[in-house]
Amino acid sequence: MKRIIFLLIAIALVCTGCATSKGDAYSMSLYQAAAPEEGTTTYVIGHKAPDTDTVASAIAYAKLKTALGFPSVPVISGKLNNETKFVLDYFKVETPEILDSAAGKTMIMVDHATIMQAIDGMDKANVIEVLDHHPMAGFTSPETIIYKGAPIGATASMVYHEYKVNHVRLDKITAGLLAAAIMSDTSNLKKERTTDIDRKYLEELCKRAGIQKPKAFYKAMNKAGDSYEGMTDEEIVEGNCKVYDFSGHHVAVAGVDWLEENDLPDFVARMEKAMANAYPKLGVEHFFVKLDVDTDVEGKEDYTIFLYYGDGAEKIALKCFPAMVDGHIVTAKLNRSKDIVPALTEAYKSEL
Ligand SMILES: [Mn+2]
Repeated sequence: MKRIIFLLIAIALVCTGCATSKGDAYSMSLYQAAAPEEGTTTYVIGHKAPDTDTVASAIAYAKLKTALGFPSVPVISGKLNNETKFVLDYFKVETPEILDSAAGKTMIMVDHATIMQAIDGMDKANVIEVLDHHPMAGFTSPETIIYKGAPIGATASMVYHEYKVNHVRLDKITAGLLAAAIMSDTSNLKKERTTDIDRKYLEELCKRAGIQKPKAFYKAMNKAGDSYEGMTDEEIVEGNCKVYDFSGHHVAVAGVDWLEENDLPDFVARMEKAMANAYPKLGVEHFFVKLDVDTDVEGKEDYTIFLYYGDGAEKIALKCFPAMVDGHIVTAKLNRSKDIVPALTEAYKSEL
């Protein structure tokens, strides 16, 4: 009996604790220290060419900060891709507003930690926080800020962790967004940088969101992402595009998929034309596109056609992947972060 009473008192204490003191003391004191003046809007934003992890993390993190008493608004840097559109539609979540420039605004950067992948004006913004899982690449701040980086599969896993640490209840819909983001960034836990905690968190989030068949959900999401419905050719080449600084050279690397309903030579020609059209807007020296060709033919491996644009881009491309077939670089299937970025890093270094 004594034990039971003790247990009840303990439960009551824990419960009142939950209800009255939200937020982990350490986190709260950091948030307080970084908080802007009252009445200032804090925007949470991910990288350019927004993907599911970037958008879901911005929405979920803004919600968390708001719940903890630091009102924050999620925004995006541009048009959503079809995968992310599918995810927001599925969970009936409104698309965040597009922010054109960060100049003069109070910002939290999620899912990127480099000015190169940030919206315009980030170098003139008051960045108070960074939450990211990419390599650190030249982000500097004149102030001491909250900077959290982790070698983990998705920023969404980091955001979910913040909910846990701060004892904030995660609603079903936001759990769904974060689950979709982890699946998207880790190719459903298959990518190399997937960690055990991504696996554990994805399972918990799927449960919370009521996603009973994660595999089927991932497939549907992927299918939506693989369709270029309603997109112009320029939107296709810019849709999954990241900008890098290789030894002082600003370079864009995008990825597109050939879909079987298209004639391949025609699709390659269309993408090359779209690259030329998108190039001036990107403000880079060279523009590379990895065009993945998945063949369903038995015994025939999937491969990549590596396209390039800009003065001197061909020389760099051939240094990386010296295999020309009919005027195009054709290689075994390439991965952007594992194959292309390291190859370009070396190629530009040897240009110095
Ligand atoms: Mn990410």
